[in-house]
Amino acid sequence: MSMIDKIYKQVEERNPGEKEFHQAVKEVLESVEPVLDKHPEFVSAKILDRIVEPERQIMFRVPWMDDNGEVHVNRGFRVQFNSAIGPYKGGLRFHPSVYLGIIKFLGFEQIFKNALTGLAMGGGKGGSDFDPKGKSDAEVMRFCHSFMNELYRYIGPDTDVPAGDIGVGAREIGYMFGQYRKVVNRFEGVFTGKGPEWGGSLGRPEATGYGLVYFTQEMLKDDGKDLKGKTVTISGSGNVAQFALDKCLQLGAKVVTLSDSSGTIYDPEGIDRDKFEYVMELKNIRRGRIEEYAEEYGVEYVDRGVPWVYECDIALPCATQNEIDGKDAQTLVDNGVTAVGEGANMPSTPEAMDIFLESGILFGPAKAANAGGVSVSGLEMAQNSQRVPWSFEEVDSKLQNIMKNIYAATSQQAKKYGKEKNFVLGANVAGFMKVAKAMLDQGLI
Ligand code: NDP
Ligand code: 2IT
Repeated sequence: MSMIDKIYKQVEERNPGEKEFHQAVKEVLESVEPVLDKHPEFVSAKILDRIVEPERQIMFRVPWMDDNGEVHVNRGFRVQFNSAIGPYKGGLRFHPSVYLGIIKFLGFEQIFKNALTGLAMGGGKGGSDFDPKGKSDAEVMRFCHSFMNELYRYIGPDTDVPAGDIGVGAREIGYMFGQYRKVVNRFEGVFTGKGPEWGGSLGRPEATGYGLVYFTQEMLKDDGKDLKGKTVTISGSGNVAQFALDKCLQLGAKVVTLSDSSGTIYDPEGIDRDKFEYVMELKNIRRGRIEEYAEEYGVEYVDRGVPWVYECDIALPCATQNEIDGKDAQTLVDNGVTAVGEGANMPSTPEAMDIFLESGILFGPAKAANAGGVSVSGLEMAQNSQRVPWSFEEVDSKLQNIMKNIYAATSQQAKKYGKEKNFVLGANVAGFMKVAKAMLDQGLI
């Protein structure tokens, strides 16, 4: 059995039932295997055995009361995976599907993504199986305060800096930051994605979606193509999807789909600026379902449908893990897709990823393509440390540079290992090299 297979088997045995975590580990192990021949020092220091084991995992009880006085108990998580290159950094996810395996997969991915940004951030992730959907603001506030009553003792601006993810946006971050500030009696940059009035960076809400489109543009440019005039399918209708759509509009592309966990809308005319404003109001203020878009504009809505059945040049999955399976990937390729950029974390199943890579289309893996969000989080930390806010233009231009650098590093590593255009390998190797070197330099800790 090869060393990689042995390590993978051990991960399966030590983390039973955590299939998303196994999936994320397997992909990275396979990518970095050729690096080990060139770097025997990583092998003798057992870097891989160490990197797949979180530095610390925290699980806690979150009791809260609903508006009718009924008591509920949820589970809270924070996995502090790796701090070799900086404080733990990564979002919090509130979704009923959350369990330890989801948080560990996300925390593991975050290590390499954060390394790719070029900023000093380690990897971590957290969240809860709490479902904010259908809850009143007061219920969400009570939950967030209770969550923070425990989490506060493990985080800090130089220790671990959470942010948002699925189900955690400006509202939730506000309630959590408020409780943290009250309990520790300090105003400090412990969260990113804060409101601009209280330490948040301009451009952070836009950063993941914009960064995804900047990365996709880089892939296209390098291949002599452009986004202008192209037809794009986007899944999801939350933070990442919204700002991916916004940037596609700015760059002259036509976006024809959005979705949520209930179904998909298809608008063959394209979602224009006015319709975008409608989506922002529908999703962020009224917290409604995407189905209402179809009623408003008289377009197709497919209950439980996915965007991948519609013809497009570019597909941007921006909802959740494993949302594109092998069959979806084959449909996209058969319909002539030329590029896929992953806005969500691990949205393609391993079968889907194999189909994309074998077909020769441009495939931008999540760790590289969606790193814009955490990059601007890193810039928010820098602003908080300086106590000086930067303009939107300054942040956006830094984000564009970071995404260009990530693309350059990713494609360079892909070439170096003889797999030109295999950006999965390129991104995993580029992120891994930085963290592995740091772990080696710091000894056995
Ligand atoms: P939001 O909560 O704002 O939006 C999530 C969207 O995805 C919603 O439309 C939601 O639909 C849909 N969705 C969530 N879970 C499922 C599911 N199980 N099946 C189908 N649809 C689902 O989250 P974000 O936009 O922030 O996150 C989207 C993805 O991007 C996630 O994978 C996240 O990890 C990743 N990401 C986010 C970053 C950020 O800065 N926010 C940074 C990098 C990656 P519904 O409303 O019905 O639940
Ligand atoms: O998956 C991600 O990169 C995020 N949810 C953002 C993390 C962050 O700390 O900004």
